[in-house]
Amino acid sequence: MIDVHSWATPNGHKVHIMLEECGQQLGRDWQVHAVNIGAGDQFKPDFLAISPNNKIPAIIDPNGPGGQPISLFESGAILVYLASKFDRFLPKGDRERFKVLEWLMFQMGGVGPMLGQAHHFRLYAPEKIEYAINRYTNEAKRLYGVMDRQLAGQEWIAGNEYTIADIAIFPWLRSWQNQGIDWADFPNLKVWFDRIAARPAVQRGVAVLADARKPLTDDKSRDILFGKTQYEKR
Ligand SMILES: N[C@@H](CCC(=O)N[C@@H](CS)C(=O)NCC(=O)O)C(=O)O
Repeated sequence: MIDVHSWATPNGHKVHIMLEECGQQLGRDWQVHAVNIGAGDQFKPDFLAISPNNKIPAIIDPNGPGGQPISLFESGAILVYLASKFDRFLPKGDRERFKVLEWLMFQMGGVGPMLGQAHHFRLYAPEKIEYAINRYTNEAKRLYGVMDRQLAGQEWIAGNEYTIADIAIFPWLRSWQNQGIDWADFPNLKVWFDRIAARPAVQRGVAVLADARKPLTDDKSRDILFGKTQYEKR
């Protein structure tokens, strides 16, 4: 059984969705271990041993390459690993595969970090800093525009197939309201978003640990994620 150390956040959802899309069933083929990042579970030694960057998600597959266990952190690497293991959602042809990796990197380097900063300054920062709010809201809109144009005339972000690039991007766009987005400005992306949201495996994936996650409103959680606990020397 694959062990998934995770939380109900966009980066966690990617892996939960991917496993369900690959026909892997929670409780039968994979199990989830809650890492409550608002309570500081990400700093526990057992978790740091598999995720030295103190971030979810991380997985342990007891039956990795060569039949030996493997642990992995970084959601993009985990998606590529699972795509390879289950032979799903990453095309075989070089041209198509590199296009998927291109959009996966766009998510990992752009959509995730920038929308994360938009959430931070719009929701969590103790002061409302106008410059930062504008900077990341504008960047969110710019990235939505890039994806909207990419989806004019094609069904999926990297071409004609649903792939790990779609799976990686989708969970980040579920918080569009927190990013200052108006869907009316991005009609192609909205059609894509709704198409993915309707997939049963996606619905199962985003439900994983959803009840455990609480809004980050208390000072202790903020300190753990954004304050001195985060930056303690380890
Ligand atoms: N690039 C990483 C980012 C992971 C990440 O930012 N995870 C967040 C939750 S979405 C986290 O665990 N934060 C805890 C912390 O920063 O202490 C990935 O894609 O896996």
